Amino acid sequence: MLLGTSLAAAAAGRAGAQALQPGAAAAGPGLYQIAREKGLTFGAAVQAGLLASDASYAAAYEREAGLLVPEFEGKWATLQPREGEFDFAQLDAIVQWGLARGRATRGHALVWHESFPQWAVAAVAEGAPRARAVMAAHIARVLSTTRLRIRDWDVVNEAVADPPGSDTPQPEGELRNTPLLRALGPSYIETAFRMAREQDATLRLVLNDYGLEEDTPWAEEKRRRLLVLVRGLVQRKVPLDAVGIQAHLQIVRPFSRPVFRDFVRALRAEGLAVLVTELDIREGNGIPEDYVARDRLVAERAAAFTEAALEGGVRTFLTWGLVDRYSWLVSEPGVARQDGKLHRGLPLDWEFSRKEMWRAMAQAFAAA
Ligand code: 9MR
Repeated sequence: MLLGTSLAAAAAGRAGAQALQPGAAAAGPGLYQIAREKGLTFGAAVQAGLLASDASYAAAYEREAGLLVPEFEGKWATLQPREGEFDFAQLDAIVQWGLARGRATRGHALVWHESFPQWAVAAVAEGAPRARAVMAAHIARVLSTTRLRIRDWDVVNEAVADPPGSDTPQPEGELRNTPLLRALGPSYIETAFRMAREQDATLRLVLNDYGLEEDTPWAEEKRRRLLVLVRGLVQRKVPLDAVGIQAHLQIVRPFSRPVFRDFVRALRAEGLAVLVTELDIREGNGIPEDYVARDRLVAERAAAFTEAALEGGVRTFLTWGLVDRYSWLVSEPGVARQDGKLHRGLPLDWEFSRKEMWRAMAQAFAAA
């Protein structure tokens, strides 16, 4: 069977990975093929520039990712950098690369308070009618342009406010205080979904958020807030099809399989699909020095999380990037390790080789 070979080959490749060419330890089926055997989808966030410039990177995506999501090429600032001026070139590069290889691309993200250009911040501050018009124009143009190729969009991203006790608490309410919230009130969320549905009756419309995974009072409160929002949307018959759980995990934080599984089930009980949209795993203080031990901890968390998500009913998993070398965990100053070490929070290591996290996910998919 497909899978047995893959795990054996991966295990055999592991010992010699250092000495081999980049990616050479990756014989056997990719993660997406292992997932597909069980009717699951595996994919990863991708950058158009790297697909074009780094052949090892492109080869890694070709091997492993059955679904693509643009890391920034689908965001407002990239698609509409100036009012009325749209640029789909980079998004299109990803979509076309995928189409040539039979890989779908999902969309991320129509409405988000980040990567929201200054002109749009200023425009929506002019008042509700202008804010509505700006949002309507963006959603209409993006979806009418992409609808034949992208069938799944994060319509609203990160709408729930961070509870107190984080770096970015939002004490003023349960919804994040964003330019569109200030202009339109909380209904900006359902307005965005209704506008998206107006463009396309069968597009999958997703509400995506972070901080929902771990077994802490903070995450419990964030889950509660998200459930309140979701239940309200469902009650008002807002066209919402799925919830995306980002899953930027940290191994120093506690994780409970039953707690997370039950949260996924609670969302599904509202009639929604649940996707894992941005999985990666950050290390923290007190993490051992050597790679073997570090990678094992990351893999243990990946296994526990993936298994719990599968038990809850998640069928689609995306990691946020695929290769440690290009992860935002390495490049983002507030997120990168402060001690000079580099996070190893994705399935492939710096040299594009599969590591423990890859095997943990492969095993979880295979056992599903
Ligand atoms: O990884 C993305 C980084 O390259 C971009 O500069 C940044 C701003 O557009 O967004 C990062 O992706 C974020 C995603 O869009 C939403 N969830 C959190 C991700 C990591 O910050």
